Amino acid sequence: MMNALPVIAKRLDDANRSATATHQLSDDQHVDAATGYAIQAMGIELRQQRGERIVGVKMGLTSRAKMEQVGVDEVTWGRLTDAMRREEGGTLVRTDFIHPRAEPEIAFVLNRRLTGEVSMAEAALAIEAVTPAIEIIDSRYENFKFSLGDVVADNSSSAAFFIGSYARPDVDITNLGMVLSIDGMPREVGSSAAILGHPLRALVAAARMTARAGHVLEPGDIVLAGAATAAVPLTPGMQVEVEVQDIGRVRFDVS
Ligand code: 0L1
Ligand code: MG
Repeated sequence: MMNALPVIAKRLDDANRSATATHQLSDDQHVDAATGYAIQAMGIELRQQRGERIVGVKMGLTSRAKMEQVGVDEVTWGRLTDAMRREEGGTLVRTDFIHPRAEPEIAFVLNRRLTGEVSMAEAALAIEAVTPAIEIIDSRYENFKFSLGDVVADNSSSAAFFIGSYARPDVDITNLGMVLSIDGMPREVGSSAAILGHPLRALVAAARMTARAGHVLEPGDIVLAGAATAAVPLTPGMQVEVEVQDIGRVRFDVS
């Protein structure tokens, strides 16, 4: 049976708020990426009606490791709201989520508007600071399984994020070691070069892809560039830390 897009957006929003998985949209109907982005925008509108504020965007599936982990072969994006931001060093409550995973990322904080087709140099000039980051992804679909349209409709699986202290914008981020540790032991190790060959490309893609949806990156916005490695499932009691060479660390505990 075909469902109207607002009905789907509400179903995903309910799944998120109740931390209860829902079935894949593709079980009922084919959802292409464009339709997925329309559903995503409607879902974010519901959050804004509850008082949430957009604070940036996340880029998803920007590395081979991530694409292979979930079997979707295209870069995606999603919106970040203030309610998704968590305090660095804080605690994440496992039961607030369905099947959360953590991934090591780099984030950019912007100092100006950035929209449409921009060069790498223009993107670099729009960076106020670079920070180590952790994205918590939590697919609202059963078994963390989805098509491209499904995952885009689900805000590209984004659920929460942590960012660390700000590093200077001119730090060379071409090929930095990135380590995600659990309880002090390295679990996933990668390089910032795994993010589209250079994390700055994720910012260029963010400006271009969001503009297509009429979304503009504003000064102060946070842009998560995407993960350098596969994501790690979270269980209570874990201490999670991401270290990005030359930039810094960010950590949290799972309760
Ligand atoms: O941030 C990401 O790369 C996640 C995008 C969606 C796919 C997933 O849930 O892993
Ligand atoms: Mg991510």
